Order: sequence, then structure tokens, then C-alpha cells
Amino acid sequence: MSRCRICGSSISPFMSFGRQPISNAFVMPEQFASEYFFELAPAFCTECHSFQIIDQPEAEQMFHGNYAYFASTSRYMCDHFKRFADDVSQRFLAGKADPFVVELGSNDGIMLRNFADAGVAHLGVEPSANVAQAARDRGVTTICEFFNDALAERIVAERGHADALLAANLMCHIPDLHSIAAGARRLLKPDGVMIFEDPYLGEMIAKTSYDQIYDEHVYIFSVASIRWLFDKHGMELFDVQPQITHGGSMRYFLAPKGSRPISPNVERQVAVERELGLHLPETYDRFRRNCEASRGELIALLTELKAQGKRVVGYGATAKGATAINYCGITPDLVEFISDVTPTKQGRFSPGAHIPVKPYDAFAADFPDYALLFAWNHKAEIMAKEEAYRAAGGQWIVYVPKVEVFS
Ligand code: DWN
Repeated sequence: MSRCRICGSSISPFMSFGRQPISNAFVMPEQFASEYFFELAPAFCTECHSFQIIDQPEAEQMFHGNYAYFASTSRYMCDHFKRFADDVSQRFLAGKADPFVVELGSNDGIMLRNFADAGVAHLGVEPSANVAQAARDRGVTTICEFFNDALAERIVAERGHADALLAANLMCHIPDLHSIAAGARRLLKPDGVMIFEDPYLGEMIAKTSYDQIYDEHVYIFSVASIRWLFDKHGMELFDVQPQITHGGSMRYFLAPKGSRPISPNVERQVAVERELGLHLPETYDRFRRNCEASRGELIALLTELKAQGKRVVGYGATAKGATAINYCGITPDLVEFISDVTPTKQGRFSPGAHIPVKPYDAFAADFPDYALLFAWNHKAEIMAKEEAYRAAGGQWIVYVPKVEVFS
């Protein structure tokens, strides 16, 4: 039995994905023998509605000076964060004298550079030194630290209170959310807002996108779980907005209690979650069965293609892919290599299964028969630029929302 990180109730895992590696640790052969593994097992807390993994590796093992993920590798995500920044400016900063914007987990500055370019005072808080430096190189003021209540106090002392505290694909990575929520309350001006987005539990369950569950994602949030948590810290959820990014995300809008009218969107989404049964243990039993079925279908397909002598190559060496690869038992025997545009991943091997990661040119120079789309969340963007592969007869394999081949 384990304790819920949010409310302290007892929780137990409803399934296990088995031994999993650090999802963004792309390794060299001399590191194979010392690779770190942990048991990946999710649980749902019926008391505070939080969905979380039982064990998570230490933060320093995941976020450090060689962090592999640079958010700006997707053109679509660059546009998405431009729209996010514009929306924040128009809706919450207009008319304010010298607004101050803070972003947690600001990565390579993909969002904050829009504020930097507009001359808005800003601060990125990013614990991985290499991506933090990439942000600085783009003119984004960034400190390389983990955010918590103590850092919030320091930022207030050194730079003042914030008008907007932003985060994207960050909150779900942090085990001690109470410290984040307390820090957010401390950092914000009385009329300030906290806005963040993360992969959404409702979408994950509906799409059986089990690969959203990996070391970095200690939580997958619902509206009910976010409302429960921030209520304990004098903060109120005043709006929510579904997003199509990362396979279906939710954007949460929070403010000090009583400072803003509450949109009907909040109650509406909580009602949707009850209809989806997100509060019921049987929903997670069904999810487990769906994961098992998906795994069986994907492995059967890859095995059959191998028997037919077809070449299969992975597309996008995603962190998500670590769960899919290691849970399903995908080996270099079934997937020849994974193509990825990120230089820090190239020439290395995927965590756990050790499938070679090669530059995009390796894919383009010798098209495979099938491309297994680990970056399925970027499907529209990737399909738009892979016309030549399609024209050459190349086929795609996806496994979310179901295992499927298409051309
Ligand atoms: O929360 C997180 C999300 C936002 O980013 C982190 N925990 C880690 C990371 O997760 P991921 O690796 O699953 O994210 P993506 O955005 O699905 O990764 C896409 C990968 O595919 C990158 O390595 C870049 C690569 N890629 C590519 O090779 N060609 C992406 C595109 C769009 C392409 O055309």
C-alpha cells in the first residue's frame, strides 16, 4: 500500500507497466549495463481524484544538464505557444503597467520568447541547464532551478510579484504539488493569474494513450483533481479550456479565491468527467484491459511484418515511446531504428530496448516500408511534411487511439 502524494489517502496500483527506464535517457553502449530502471505502476486516488504513478525516480535523474527534449522541434508547438502568449497578453495583461510574467519549466524558451520579443518583463524557471541555456541564447531571461515555495519567496524579494504565472507540460512532472501551489499563491499579485496546461486524463482514458504514463509524468490531471488541490492553497479554478496538443490536453486558469468570476466551463467539465466515470475504479480496470489489448495488437502486427520481410522504422524518439517500446516488448529486431530531428538523441540508443536513434536523413535517404509513429501527437504536422514518403508507397503505423496501418 502507498500514500497519495496529494491527500495522503492509501492508494494501490491498478496495473503495472513493468520495469521502465528513464524515458529521456538516450544511452550509449557503455551505459547499457548501468541503466537505471524502476517499476512503473499507476494508481487512482478516489479521495482527491488524482491519477499518479506510485514510484518516480529522483528529479535530478530526469532533469539535468543533458536533458534530451527541446520543445521547439515542433513547428506546430511554436505556433501554439505564440497563440498561448498572445491570449495571456490580451486577456490578462492588457492595460497593466510593467507586467511581469513567470514561466515554470520554460524549456528552450518556446513560450517566453514571445514575451521577450514584446519587451515584457519575464523570468523562466528551468531546472535542465542545457535547455535553459538554449532559452538564454534566444534572449529569454532564465534561471536554472527547481521551482518551489522557497524559490517563489526569493523571486518576490528580488523581482516582485507576478501578474501571470504560466506553465505548459510541467505541473504533471512535479511530485510535491503542494509546494508549487503554495509558491504560486505567494508569487502572484492579488489580481494575478496562474495558467497551465498538461495532458488530460479524460483524453488519455478515451484514447488508451497509455504512453503518456512514464517517469516524468508523475500525474495525469483531471479538472476535479486540480480544483481539489488548489482549493487547499487559497486558489480557485476559474476557467478551463481543452487543447488538442499532446494528444489532448487541458488548460487550467487559477486565481486567488474570490478574485474572478468562475466560468460555467469548470462545472461543465467536472460533469463531463463524471459521465466518463473518471471517479470510478472500474474505469481504470477497463483502461488496463484496453492497454493489454493494444499491446497485443501492436506486437502481433510488428511480428507479422517482420515475418513478411518488411522494414519498419520508428518516427520520433519520444519520451512517451519509452513506455510503449518497453511495455510492448518492441526490440531492434522489430524496429530497425528511430528517426529523430533532435541532435542530442541522435547516435544514441532508446532507453531500455536500445533501438538506435538516427538523424532524419537516415529515414529520408532510404524510406522503410512502414514508419511506426511514436510522435503520434504531432501526426498532422508530420503527415503534412511527409508527402514524398507517402508518394513512394510508405505506410504508417499508429497505436493511439488504436493500432492501425494507413498510407
Ligand atoms: O511533457 C513532456 C513533453 C511535452 O515533451 C516531456 N515530459 C517530454 C516530452 O515528451 P515527448 O518526447 O513524448 O514529446 P514529443 O513532443 O511528442 O516529442 C516529439 C519527438 O519527435 C521529439 O524528439 C522531436 C521528434 N520529432 C521529429 O523527429 N520530427 C518531432 C517532429 C514534429 C518531427 O517532425
